[in-house]
Amino acid sequence: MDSMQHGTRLSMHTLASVPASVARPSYDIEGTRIGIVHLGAGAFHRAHQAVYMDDLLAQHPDWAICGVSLHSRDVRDALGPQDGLYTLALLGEQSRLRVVGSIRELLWAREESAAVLARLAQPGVRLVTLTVTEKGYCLAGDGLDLAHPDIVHDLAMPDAPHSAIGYVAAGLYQRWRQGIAPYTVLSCDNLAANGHRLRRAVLQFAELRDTAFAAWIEARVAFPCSMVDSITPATDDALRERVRHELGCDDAWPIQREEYTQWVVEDRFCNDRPPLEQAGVTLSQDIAGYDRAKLRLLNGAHSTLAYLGSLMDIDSVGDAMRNEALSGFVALLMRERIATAIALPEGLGASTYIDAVLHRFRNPSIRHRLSQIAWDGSQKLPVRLLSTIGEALAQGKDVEALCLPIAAWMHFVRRQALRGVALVDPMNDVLSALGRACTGEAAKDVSAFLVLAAIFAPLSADERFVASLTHAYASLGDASPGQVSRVLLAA
Ligand code: CS2
Repeated sequence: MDSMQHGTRLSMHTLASVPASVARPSYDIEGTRIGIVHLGAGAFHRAHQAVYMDDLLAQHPDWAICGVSLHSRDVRDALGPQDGLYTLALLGEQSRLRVVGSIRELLWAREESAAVLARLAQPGVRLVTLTVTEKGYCLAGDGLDLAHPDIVHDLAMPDAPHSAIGYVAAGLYQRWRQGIAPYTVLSCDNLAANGHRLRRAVLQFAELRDTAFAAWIEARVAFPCSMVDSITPATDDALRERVRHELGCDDAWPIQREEYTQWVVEDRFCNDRPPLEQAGVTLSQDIAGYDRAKLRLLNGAHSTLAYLGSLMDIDSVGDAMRNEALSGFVALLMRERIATAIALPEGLGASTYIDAVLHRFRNPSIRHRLSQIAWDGSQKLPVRLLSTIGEALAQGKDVEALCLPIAAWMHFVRRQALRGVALVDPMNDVLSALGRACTGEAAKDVSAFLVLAAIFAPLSADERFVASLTHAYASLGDASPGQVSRVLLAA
């Protein structure tokens, strides 16, 4: 630690001086070759897929990653001068640091579009992975949102795309024209049936370009589904400080995650694949059950904590779990309302799974802010909670408790609008306007939200749903912490 001066950056030059207490790649980093292009090289990717690949590169050096950022230059600018190296803090009983070396190239698509397209055309690239968040897929209903500005742009200029769909298609197009085998396209986002949805979107896009190209994709390209899981709180100053102290040099963008990690991948690749099972990935023929359990139970509970907890002025998941009214409610919701409404995979015991998730939420080494989870509610709620409500309704079950987090989101939207705080949400404009127009009168406010078909169709036509949601919204009253707490205790 003393051998390096403050202000020195982590890089290939300084790696050897990092103290032995910090784990680092055991392989010859510069001897690796890029086999994966990853779209969306943010914190989650760097905490998850890139770490699995880091574990494989010693034995399989041709699966290094080219990390592409579609919108922001920040990752490239932070990690470029560090030769792609960065530090991961694994947060558990004995938190430890690890330097990851699997991202060998960083590109910012807006400025380096040609380089991204050149990578996508290389035969050595056999896999394209994505973490672009729910909104990055530009979906509307079951298919592609053809009115989305990025899609409109990409259809007009397919060789200089903006969207993830545009890049996946542009890369495949080059390979089709040049007779190069296609790559597998693997979605790693929290979307149900993510591979199927991505496939449909890419096919729709391709058909508008050239039907023969679309037919080739249909016949040759694999879009496996995958389920990813690891809690990844945003980087904060405490982490930067800790890393500087333990490494003895600066890392412009270290990241952190819980120790626990899971990746279940549908075993359907069209052009070779990394031996993921050697890194602890579960390869399965059908991942739908895992997918459902994770999105509905873990992510559904997360969003519940985020909106109810924000109304109660609670800051983090850990704090929320220490609040008896809220943690009691979320446990009840998971056990008695979600797990009972959805089909879980064989062999996955609901109560063991729920206990494990609640235990992870209580991890004292993690400060996972509710404000981070509250982002993009318009994209997350349909996948995480509204789908469960739909299934519960079809089974004739009571959905009052399941409607409470949805009503809390509406109150949250209203509160932020009244405070003049913009939402981090692609639908911010329409939601903020709605929030400002709310009067507090439940029937009126709720029906104004229900007009948003992208979020609420087809549920908005169900009378039981509308009645339960209106009742839940009314019960939250002025949405003050005290009132929310009373409602939760009574639920
Ligand atoms: C969280 C997820 O921010 C959120 O919406 O619910 O990022 C969650 O932490 C991960 O999906 C856990 O695997």
